[in-house]
Amino acid sequence: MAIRDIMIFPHPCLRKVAAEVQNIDDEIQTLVDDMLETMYDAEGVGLAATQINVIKRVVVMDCSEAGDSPIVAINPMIVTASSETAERSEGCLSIPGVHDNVTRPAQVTFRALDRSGESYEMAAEGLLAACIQHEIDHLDGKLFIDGLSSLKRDRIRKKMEKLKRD
Ligand code: GNR
Ligand code: NI
Repeated sequence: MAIRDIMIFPHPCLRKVAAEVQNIDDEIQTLVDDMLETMYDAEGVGLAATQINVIKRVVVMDCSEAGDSPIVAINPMIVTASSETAERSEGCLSIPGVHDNVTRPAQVTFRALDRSGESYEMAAEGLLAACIQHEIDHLDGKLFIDGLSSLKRDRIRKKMEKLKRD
């Protein structure tokens, strides 16, 4: 297993639309293992392969208190989303130090393949619901700051460029 480098906004890889995984082979298994190690090391609750510059539809998450409940979601898709919404403060490992409120459907169900290629469906609410939506957005080249005002986004871009210089 290996910790991979997380790409920081505005790295162009973060805007790519990721390709569906066709076979769950050794390469994908290694990718999943590395993503879990990278996510836990960075103390995130989720990570999309896009963030480590692998443009494939692979997501890992762990929204448990203890951090002992990894979820692997390959080719994830939202099946149902509630009309009820919830607002919460989100952050992103690709935009370090930035947090802002994002409104999303409060409850979703999603379908995905697990690490052995089995299809499953899961109901999510709370942090996990926000997280799977945040991760699928990554796979589609979207970031949580896209909904903020252009003034805020500009400030964030400057902050990230300064981070890179220091
Ligand atoms: O660590 C993370 N926290 C978080 C908080 C609220 C909603 C989504 C997230 S995901 C984020 C890790 C990350 O950047 N995943 O792409
Ligand atoms: Ni993120």
